[in-house]
Amino acid sequence: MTLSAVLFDVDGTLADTERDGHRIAFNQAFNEFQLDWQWDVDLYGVLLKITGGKERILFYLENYAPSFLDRNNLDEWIAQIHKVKTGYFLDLLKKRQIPLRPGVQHLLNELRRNNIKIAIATTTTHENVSTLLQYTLGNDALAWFTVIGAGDIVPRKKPAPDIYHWVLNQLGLPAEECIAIEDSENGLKSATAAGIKTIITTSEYTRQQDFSNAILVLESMIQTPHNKPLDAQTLIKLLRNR
Ligand code: XBP
Ligand code: MG
Repeated sequence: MTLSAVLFDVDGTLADTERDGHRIAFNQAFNEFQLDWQWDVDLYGVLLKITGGKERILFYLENYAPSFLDRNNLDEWIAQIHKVKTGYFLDLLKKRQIPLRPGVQHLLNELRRNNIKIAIATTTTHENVSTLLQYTLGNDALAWFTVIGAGDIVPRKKPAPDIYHWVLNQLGLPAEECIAIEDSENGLKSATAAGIKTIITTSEYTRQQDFSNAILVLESMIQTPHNKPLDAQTLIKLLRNR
């Protein structure tokens, strides 16, 4: 099968955004709302099983602070907190405190050179994606991506396959001609349920998860033992041999 497009997850895959990015921004937002909630590194690892920031806050309330569930307009209040959180996260990106993971830029350039389309399939907010790309790869980078599927554009977030279905539909490509790159079990489930073969580059929070359905599992896009960055030919061969 020919490789027509590679679909990238964002958080944990393009960049290590969670521990020192989203987590910090959530805590800053809680502080601004005068809430004494503190998401430490370990707790955040537990909360990460729920994708989507608003969904994650609701899960936290249900399990750790249930008295808040009685609030009027709960969803609206969560959305307000989340909006403030996004603002803090964008500040971190604009200060360039969150770099791309090693090998990401190399692979993106390789795929473009080989006329393989690149796309995004993420649960995070669209503005977070565009700002990350702009501040790490430059102002033109957004246009490199044929499709960006992000956040609330679909009703069900990963591990549901909806975002991958949406991106495939926008690309006008069958799943068989695509590869997804993810860092988490939720992401792998989502892409696999949409019929897309998936490469995993593990991240700090996901290293112990079950990746038995992946076609390749790496610690990063820089492959050991020869420090060879993941390239277009490797992906083309992987799809051909499956
Ligand atoms: C990422 C997420 C996101 C981020 C926070 O999962 O679950 O919710 O943690 O971003 P994936 P928002 O990498 O599987 O897409 O607060 O903007 O949702
Ligand atoms: Mg991810």
